[in-house]
Amino acid sequence: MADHTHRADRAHPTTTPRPQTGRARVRLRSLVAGLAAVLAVGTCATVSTSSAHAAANPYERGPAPSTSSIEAARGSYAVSQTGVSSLSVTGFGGGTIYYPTSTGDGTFGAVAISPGYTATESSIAWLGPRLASQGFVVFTIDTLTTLDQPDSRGRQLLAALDYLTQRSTVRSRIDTSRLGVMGHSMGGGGTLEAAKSRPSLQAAIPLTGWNLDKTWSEIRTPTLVIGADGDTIAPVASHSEPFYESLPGTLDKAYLELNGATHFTPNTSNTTIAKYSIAWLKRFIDDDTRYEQFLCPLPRPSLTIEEYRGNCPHSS
Ligand code: 9J3
Ligand code: ZN
Repeated sequence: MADHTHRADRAHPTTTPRPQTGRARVRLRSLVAGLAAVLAVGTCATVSTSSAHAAANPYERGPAPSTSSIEAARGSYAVSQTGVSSLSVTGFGGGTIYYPTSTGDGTFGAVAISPGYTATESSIAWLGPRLASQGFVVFTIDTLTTLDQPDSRGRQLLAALDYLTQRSTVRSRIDTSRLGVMGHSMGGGGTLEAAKSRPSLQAAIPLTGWNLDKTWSEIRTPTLVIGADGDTIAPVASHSEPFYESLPGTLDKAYLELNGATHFTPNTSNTTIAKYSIAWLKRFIDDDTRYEQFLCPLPRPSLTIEEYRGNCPHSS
């Protein structure tokens, strides 16, 4: 919200001052100087605007974020999509690639997303355009069979990323060093498996994840664990909470427990899931510190957040 006020303030110095004489001119000049000083401090100290810091981070994409921009149903990029037939790939079940239509902003980071047990791509489809419109290539996948277990889903997420970066029609749009994984339920369990076996991944987000393995101290990928307070299939006490707590204390990690939510909340559009997933992916896949404001200080409990744990992002 402070962003809006701030941006509106910037309109003032752009208005052309009318010619003035004597004391009025002096007053105007000092007023302009004062405004410029206030703006300089405000711009650099409180909000990292893209113009001031774009050169420092070549991976930033899109305008400076605000609460409303990351809560919005769509981000600033128009999105195209292309289907990938299961018959044309190996190691996973095909899927749909959502990507920013424009090639004018360079390459983008990419995320593969797995559905849960018995589910298909459609159960996570809402995340495709929601995340891609913020400036990511997003691959929502089907698994080889809907009964595949988390370890298999982890391997399939990695196979999907390899296909995406090496063979897909959008491979030239992707920065192959900036990849992440997400998934629902057993796909969330697979997300942890994928991060464990490929530490070069830049971000992992299990959504109401399910896994018999409760200890993830091997993970080196910044991980946002999202659980649901009313989940009776993967109860947070035996899944998301131990997953989060077992991650190394030195790792960038967070635990978001959704309020008034169930195991299947991640299967339909959800602003809290989208908001914090966008912030996490931006901060750790794009190294975009403009998004740190949404992660630190830690979000407080609210109508949508039952609980939030984390260590504020370590410096880049
Ligand atoms: O992917 C999931 O929804 C996992 C939860 C589940 O049904 O586990 C029982 C074996
Ligand atoms: Zn383990």
